[in-house]
Amino acid sequence: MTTLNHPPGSADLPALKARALNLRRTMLHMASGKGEGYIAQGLGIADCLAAIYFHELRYDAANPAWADRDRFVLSTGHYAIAMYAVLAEAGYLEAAELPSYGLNGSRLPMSTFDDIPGVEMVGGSLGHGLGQAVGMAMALKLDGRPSRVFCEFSDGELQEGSTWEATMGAATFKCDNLVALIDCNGIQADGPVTVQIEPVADKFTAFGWDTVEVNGNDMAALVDALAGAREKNGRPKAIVLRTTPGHGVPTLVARDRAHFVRVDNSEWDALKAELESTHG
Ligand SMILES: Cc1ncc(C[n+]2csc(CCOP(=O)(O)OP(=O)(O)O)c2C)c(N)n1
Ligand SMILES: [Mg+2]
Repeated sequence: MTTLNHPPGSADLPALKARALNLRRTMLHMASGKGEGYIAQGLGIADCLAAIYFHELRYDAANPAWADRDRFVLSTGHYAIAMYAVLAEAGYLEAAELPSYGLNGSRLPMSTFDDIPGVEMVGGSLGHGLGQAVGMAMALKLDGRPSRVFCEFSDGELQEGSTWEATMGAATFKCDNLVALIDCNGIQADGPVTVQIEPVADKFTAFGWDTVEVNGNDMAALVDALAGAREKNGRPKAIVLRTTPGHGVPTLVARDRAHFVRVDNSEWDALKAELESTHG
């Protein structure tokens, strides 16, 4: 039984940072296998995933359907590479399977499927994660379960009306067991976010959520924000994450078009070397 049940308490920040670095290594390994992938987003969200899976979330990798588990809902299906990396790190997937990411016949497509152990929803069509997460949070409350729901979604998805319907619904139905993790990485596909979405934090506050904004690549800030989101006060929680696409690999951070990365074998090796020199 590998149930993890993280109590409130002080976090082991060096251990969490080491987890994040490992996730980044794994993602580069996966993307280099196929030669391409949504690596920049994965590198950007790695710190958040490490904090969630190794400090905050209650789950049992040996029993993915454990009814009292906390749910992690990845709305941006194309961040699958990050999801598979953390699911392997958490014990849901075998590391040996990861290099099949995106290859023909693989169980690990470039966008998530919910038949993969630990994946709660099918991804791909953006704008649906928060609505599903609100439904899960409501059902868990009605069933009297202690579980919480953590829902990652993106700045691009803030341009979808369905996201705002769900935002209103969560406040109306007092989903204080719901934590939104909003990845504001500044890009949507091959360029900056086009429609004005700011001020994101003020908007969620205005919609009745307890909201904080953090540097999503600062482990101490992430852990603090997650601790603050544990309060059961009738209001849903939003954590606005300012992340840097490609974090830990300067060449990817500097890249203009980082949404989808396809480079040659030798270049993957160079990116891996950069990660080792920056230490993620
Ligand atoms: C409903 C829907 N519309 C369009 C797309 C195509 N699409 C895939 S990723 C993406 C970018 C969305 O922005 P964001 O989620 O912020 O992604 P990032 O570029 O930061 O990875 C788009 C438009 C989609 N997957 N689903
Ligand atoms: Mg984005």
